[in-house]
Amino acid sequence: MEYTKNKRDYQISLRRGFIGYSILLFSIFFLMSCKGLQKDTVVYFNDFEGELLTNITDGKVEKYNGTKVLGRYSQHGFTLNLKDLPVHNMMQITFDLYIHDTWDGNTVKPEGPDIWIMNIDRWSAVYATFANGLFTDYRQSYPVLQPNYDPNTGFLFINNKPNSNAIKTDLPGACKLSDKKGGTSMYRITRTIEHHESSFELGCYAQLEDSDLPNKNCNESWSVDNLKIMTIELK
Ligand SMILES: [Ca+2]
Ligand SMILES: [Ca+2]
Repeated sequence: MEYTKNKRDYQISLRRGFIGYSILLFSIFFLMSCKGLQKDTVVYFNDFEGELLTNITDGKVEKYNGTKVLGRYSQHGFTLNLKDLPVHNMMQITFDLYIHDTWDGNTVKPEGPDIWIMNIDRWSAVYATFANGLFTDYRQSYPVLQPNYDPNTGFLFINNKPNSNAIKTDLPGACKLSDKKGGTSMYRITRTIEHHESSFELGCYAQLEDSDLPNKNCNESWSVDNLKIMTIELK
C-alpha cells in the first residue's frame, strides 16, 4: 500500500516536472523568436572627441566641461545627412543637449522667447522653449515638444518650471556664466519615429531673442554630444 502511494507521488512529481520543463522550453523559444523580430542597427554615432564632422553641415567642435561637443551654437545650428540606410521602418535619435548660460524661456521680446528646434526630414520634431540661468524663474515649455497655435496670437508655449526634465542642472556655464555651477543644464533628447526612406536629415537650430546683440553668442548658446542614430527593422 505504502509502496503504491509513493509510486503515485513519484509519477505526479515526474509529470509536474515534465510540464515545468516544457513551459521553460516554450518560454525560451518564444523569447528567441521575439528577439528575431527586431533588428537594431546603429548607423551613426559621434562623441566628437575625434572632431569628425563628415555628413554634418555647419559643424564645429568646442571643448566643454572636459569633453568635446558639437557647437557651441547660439542662433542657427547644424544639419546631419545620412544616406544608403539599411532597410528599416523605424528610427531612434538620441543625444545629450546642453543649454548654456542665460536662456529666457517663454518671456516675450526683447529677451524671449528662446526656442530650440529639432527637425527630422524637415518636419518639426521639437519646437520648445528652454529657461536656464542662476536663480531664473522664467518658465519653459519643454518637455512639451510642440506649442499650441492660435491664428490671432501665434504660438502659445506651455508654462513649465525652468530646467524641467533636465538630467543635470549643476554643470558650469560655458561663457556668460563660465565656471559658475548651474550655468548649464543637460537634457537627454530621445525620439523614436516611423521612418522608411533610405536617407535621413536631422536639423537642430535655435531661435533666440536677446537685446544685448554683441554678446548674444556668450549670453545664450547650446551644444550637442553623444549623437546616436539607430535604424530599427520590425519584421
Ligand atoms: Ca564628447
Ligand atoms: Ca533670450
